[in-house]
Amino acid sequence: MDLKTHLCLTMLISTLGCPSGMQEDEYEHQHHNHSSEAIPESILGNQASGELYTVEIITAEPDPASKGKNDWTISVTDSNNVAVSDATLTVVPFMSVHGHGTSPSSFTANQGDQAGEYIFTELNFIMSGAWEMTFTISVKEETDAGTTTDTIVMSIVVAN
Ligand SMILES: [Cu+2]
Repeated sequence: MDLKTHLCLTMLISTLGCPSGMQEDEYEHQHHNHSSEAIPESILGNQASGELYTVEIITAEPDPASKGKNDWTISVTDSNNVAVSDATLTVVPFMSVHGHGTSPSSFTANQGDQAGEYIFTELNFIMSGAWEMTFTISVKEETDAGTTTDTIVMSIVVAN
């Protein structure tokens, strides 16, 4: 097929719900073979940064992340590598390859024993494969009643 026809088909598939940028072959692969090529790896030490803060996975049970319930300890640091305590940390897991999240859709961490550490219990991945974890960190300003918020996305691969 020529390039023009191929582009048209690709666009048609996009409008039918295939994530943008994905070619036909990948579309078939992702939807009919859930053991996709995304290979689960250890997530310990995984980091991601937003405009203000960095999150890092300090402990993970199980590791690599697996379908079902997962417990993580996350550290939050600022741009000076200083631990950020007394923040509110939430995460929304989302599988953009399929356009769905999980249940519950959002999780809120509890404060850990160490400064700047936060604990998520029973993060629930309903499928194996590629997930994007969108962390939201809210920190109360010391000077006024305002809140500073940062959003950070981390990609992981969940094992079966
Ligand atoms: Cu899925």
